[in-house]
Amino acid sequence: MAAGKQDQQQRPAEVDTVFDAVIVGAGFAGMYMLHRLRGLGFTARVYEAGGGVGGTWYWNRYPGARCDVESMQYSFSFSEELDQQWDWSEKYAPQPEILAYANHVADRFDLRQHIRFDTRVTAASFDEAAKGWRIETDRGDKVFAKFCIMAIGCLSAANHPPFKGREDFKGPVYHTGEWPHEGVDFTGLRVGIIGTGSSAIQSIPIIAQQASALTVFQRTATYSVPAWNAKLTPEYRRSIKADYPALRAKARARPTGFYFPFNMKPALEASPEERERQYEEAWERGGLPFLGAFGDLLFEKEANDTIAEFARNKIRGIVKDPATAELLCPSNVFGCKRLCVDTGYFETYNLPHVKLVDVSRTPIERFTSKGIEVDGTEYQFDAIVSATGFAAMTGSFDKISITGRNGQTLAEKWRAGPRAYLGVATVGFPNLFTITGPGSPSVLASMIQAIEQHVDWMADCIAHIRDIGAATIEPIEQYQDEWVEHVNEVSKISLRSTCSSWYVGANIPGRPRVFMPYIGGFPIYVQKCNEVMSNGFEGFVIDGADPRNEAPRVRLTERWRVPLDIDVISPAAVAARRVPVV
Ligand code: N01
Repeated sequence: MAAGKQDQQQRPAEVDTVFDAVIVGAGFAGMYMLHRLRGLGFTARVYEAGGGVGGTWYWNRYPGARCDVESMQYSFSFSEELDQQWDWSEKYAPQPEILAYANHVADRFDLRQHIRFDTRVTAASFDEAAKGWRIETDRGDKVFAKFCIMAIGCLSAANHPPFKGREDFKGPVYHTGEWPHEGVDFTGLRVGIIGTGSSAIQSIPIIAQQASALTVFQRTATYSVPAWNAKLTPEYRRSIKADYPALRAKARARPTGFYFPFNMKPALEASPEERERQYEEAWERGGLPFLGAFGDLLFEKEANDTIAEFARNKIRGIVKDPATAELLCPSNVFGCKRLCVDTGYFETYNLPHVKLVDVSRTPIERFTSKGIEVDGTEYQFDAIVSATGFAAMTGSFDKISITGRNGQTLAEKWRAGPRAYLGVATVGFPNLFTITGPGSPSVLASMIQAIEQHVDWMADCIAHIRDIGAATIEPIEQYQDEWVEHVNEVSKISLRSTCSSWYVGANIPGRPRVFMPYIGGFPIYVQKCNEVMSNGFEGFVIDGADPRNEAPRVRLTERWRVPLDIDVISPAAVAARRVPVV
């Protein structure tokens, strides 16, 4: 029996419509989830707060926004036809092209008719009697679904620091993650920008080309590696497309979920000359793979010091004013915060109208009607850009009132830090799935790969629940505790756990310090998910299955039967702390 028919019989009171599944968010995660569920014969509705598909690529329209995983890999891999038909124009695709791709996917797979745009889900509560979710939106929808899938992104809830006098500033303030769709022309304007993370580093060089004066407020200096972005030639695209599945398979077997060459040798076993040569070569290739120059860079502080000093020397070599160069030189662990990839970022500080203001010791005091005040000095602007990032990983959950069994809210449950089994589901919230949720590789893997793996696992799981005629699936506390503990333990092998980044929630005062993404490597995680499924959803309670059903076939989407790239990610390599993670 189709789950839709089953639900129709159990339709609870005061709902307009019943679906098998409601999906929150129409980014890459929500779109693919919708595609999979429809393919399995489920009824599904997607609610999307924005006016179109694309999620992060719909909102982040700031100048210079582009991906930092190579385009030929930063794309869906589930459809060989899609892979063959779509042509990326640049090594790192710009935001408009990624958004065009998202729109193409929505059209090609006929998704739009199932998506309600400009509609924000405000509440989701589990109905014990009806064994499903009541969902409400800001447009008054009240619907019921057996399954609720959160596809709300890891970096979607903008961080607006509570600067004093914020309302006093007379000019516009733009957050990079909520950029006006019509674009912003900064020509001839005096612009101030707060922050030096990835969004700032991508936008600063472009804004500097337009602005008459640009002032950057830096709290923490950032490491950045050149992208060496370039147009892709038809020959290059053809060479990848000649065996795209092979590239995809290689990518899935990598700790990062995307493929790039890296060197397993520890930096500390190389001579200073060899290290220098290796770093130069990796710098010339550019981008995130720079971290793959040696195998121990994120595990041994002494090794990390060598790459950090190399990167600082690059900054000193580029930035002409020695005082500015020193201010731009980070002192923390290289790659501890998410590594940035830029085009002409440090060079921008050589322009006479670009100025750097250090706010590490003397924070931004307040906004005034004319600008920003720091340490008693008022900097005057026509416009301010807030590149202050996101309430990462859990911020978008905080925006929805999510209530599980016994009236417990997710916000309460996660107050001391998020707890989810495999990052996909949480005790007390049956039939609620979290795509790229905390405790899964998510932001430490190529996001689209991470999304596809989660969606396939969840779709297979939901189909299994239907096959056996069950009502609910929910993790068991002990398994969830063990997983959360494992995520925490594994994080300690990496130097990444040592600094105050958004990975640990430390970019926003008052958030609990917990290492949220799973850092053990993408294929190891995939293998764990496969085992859980093959063992009949070990660690989950499945309730209400019809005992007359025969033992069901446990599904497992074929392409996730991934052999580990044993050279790179063998248990011995993990034990020796040589699993390069980007
Ligand atoms: O945000 P961030 P982002 N006063 O949190 C500063 C992805 N992404 O939007 O470091 C002064 O990195 C803050 O300072 P500090 C990528 O995963 C990818 O740039 O906390 N400054 C920091 O400098 C990335 O990591 C791409 O001391 C304040 C900045 O604001 C993630 O999104 C492009 C402040 C915030 O940096 C987030 O990047 C863009 C305050 N009160 C983003 N509060 C690609 O390339 C914050 N800051 C694909």
